[in-house]
Amino acid sequence: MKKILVTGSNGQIGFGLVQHLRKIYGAENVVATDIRKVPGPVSEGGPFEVLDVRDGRAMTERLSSAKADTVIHLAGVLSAKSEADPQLAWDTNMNGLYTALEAARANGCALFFPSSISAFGRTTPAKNTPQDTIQRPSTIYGAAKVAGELLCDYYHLKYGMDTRGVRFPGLISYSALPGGGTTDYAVHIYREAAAKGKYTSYIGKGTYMPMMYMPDALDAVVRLMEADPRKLRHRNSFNVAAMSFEPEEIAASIRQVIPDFTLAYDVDPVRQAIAESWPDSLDCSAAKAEWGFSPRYDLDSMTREMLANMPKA
Ligand code: AKB
Repeated sequence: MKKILVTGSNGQIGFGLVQHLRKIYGAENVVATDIRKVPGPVSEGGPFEVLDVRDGRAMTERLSSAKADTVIHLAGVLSAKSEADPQLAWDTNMNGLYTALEAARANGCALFFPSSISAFGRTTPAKNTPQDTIQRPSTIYGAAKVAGELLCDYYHLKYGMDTRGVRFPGLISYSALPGGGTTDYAVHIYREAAAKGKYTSYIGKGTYMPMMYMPDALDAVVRLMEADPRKLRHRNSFNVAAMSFEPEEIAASIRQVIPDFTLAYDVDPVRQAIAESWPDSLDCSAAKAEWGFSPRYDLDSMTREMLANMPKA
């Protein structure tokens, strides 16, 4: 990667990734885009353009004027919000990806696609979910992710486009809040623990999901996009996760730093049903073997860093 255009730069991943990429590749070589401009490091720390990912002409022009060789296509609507508005989700997540692929093809760019654990469903083996397995999700978000994985593979096979992707688990960061996801509780719990010493979880006790701390996710994107293509047997998309936990385990980890922390439950049936249809844990051996995926953080080291960086009450 030399000249990179990022879509969805104001989102949870984009916020951290744009800054990470600018440190590695130089601020002038990372063009951040989003549907709106928000004051802050993303729009002020380097080139920024307003871009609706469904506007093919605008995206093609932006890639051409930036002389980009890579598109990191992050713009999308998360799982719970997608269930609330399936039409918006399909339009943004599917038509946005199609637009990005076509614009990237016209400009000879590589493209990164963030798939998700939502690409699996209830009939997928839930524990240590294999890289290649049943993918029959029951959400519109998951359906778009499976279709997106296939579409990216199609562009690689048909046009030789360098498409690569990972299936992100729940991502946890202190710098940017997620919005509208199912795994978001694992971010909110740290905020509330630091601010109030208590949290009410909308995800039920005993519900495991794969997770990863944001610095490991950012490192994974760069490693995958810089990997030797001859070593990639898979492309769209690789299982990646660093840990798997349920609410009681994250609470126990928080209590090592905040002993009086209390956890209560008020389960949201929509997000609980989504969580129960997703894997408990992932087999990431393909990502490790093919491009050296190696996350550094486990639950306790992530907890210490999260709480040290949270705004206090
Ligand atoms: C969500 O919860 O929607 C996302 C995801 C796992 O794709 N964090």
